[in-house]
Amino acid sequence: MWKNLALTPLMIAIICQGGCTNQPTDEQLEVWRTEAIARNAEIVANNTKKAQQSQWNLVIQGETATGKSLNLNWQQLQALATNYVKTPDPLDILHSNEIFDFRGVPVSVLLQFAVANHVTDVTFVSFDSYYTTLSLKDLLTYPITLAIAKNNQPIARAQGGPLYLVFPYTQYPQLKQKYDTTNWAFYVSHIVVGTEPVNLRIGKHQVNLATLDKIPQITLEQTVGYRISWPSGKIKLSGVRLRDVFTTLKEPLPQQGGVIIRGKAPFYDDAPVRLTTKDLSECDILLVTRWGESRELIPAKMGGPVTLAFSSQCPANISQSRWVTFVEELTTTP
Ligand SMILES: Nc1nc2c(c(=O)[nH]1)N[C@H]1C(S)=C(S)[C@@H](COP(=O)(O)O)O[C@H]1N2
Ligand SMILES: [Mo]
Repeated sequence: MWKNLALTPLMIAIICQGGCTNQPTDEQLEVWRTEAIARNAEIVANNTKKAQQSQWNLVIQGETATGKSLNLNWQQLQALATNYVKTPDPLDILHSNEIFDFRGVPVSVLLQFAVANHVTDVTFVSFDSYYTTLSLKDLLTYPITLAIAKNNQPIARAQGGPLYLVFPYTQYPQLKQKYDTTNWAFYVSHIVVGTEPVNLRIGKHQVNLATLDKIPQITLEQTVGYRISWPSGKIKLSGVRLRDVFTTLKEPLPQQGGVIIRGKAPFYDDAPVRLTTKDLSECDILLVTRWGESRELIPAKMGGPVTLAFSSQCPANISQSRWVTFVEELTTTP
């Protein structure tokens, strides 16, 4: 298909962790690993400003073939970043006529062995909680790439780095019709294959969909405004009240304090959403798991399986808060 990409043993080794049959021996892995790292040492040596990059991880999770997630560190990403993509950078508005040479990891390489059968789409989640969804078929057909270098330089944070989802527009102009600038995701931190099962950490509990379904279901009907890939107009959102969740789990809500909510995006580690116990008692703040007339589960392309939503009846300071997408963790705070 594309000539400039060879599947190196290291790629297979990384991709197959726990997934593929015919596992290579540890010695083989070590040899391949050393070789691949040596091949990339030269490129790596040129990357001077690596301080931030070297901490970056990429997590691949969701409906993988094994159901397990895979965490690639920066060194592994470097070793996999052997694909070159020539394309304009539609987000580099000061150089809109220039064609850049990106180097990175083709997403197909990460997905080749890692996807459950029925999966049709793949969602990229970024540090800032932005997300964008592509069809699996396109990802396997075209060398759509997570770039780590642009014209041989590490990609600065302000330019979308360290990991920037780029599309080979020059070689495959048809991609431009399907994927526009909104699909060029900056600072990608997670790849979600299909949609993850519900799995929330709430205090000491792990909470799944069956547990949430035992809690009284509340439905809101409201416009959700601009939310990535949600239809416009009034939409039914069903789920459970946050305060009911804590009551059911027998986790007391602190009278003076409240709850901290984190989504998947690393941004929430620094800036989780904080709601007071008073906020939770005053209006409907829901963990939403279903939407629409037929109460469909929320797919990853809409920030699911669980998103935090605020009733439009909530006071303005709350109802205008950002929804938390890909909700993962709730903790009480005094
Ligand atoms: N991580 C991340 N990537 C992103 C976005 C974003 O907010 N965060 N915005 C998208 C959209 S909607 C557009 S139009 C382009 C350009 O965004 P900018 O105008 O904020 O540079 O980046 C896309 N990629
Ligand atoms: Mo945009």
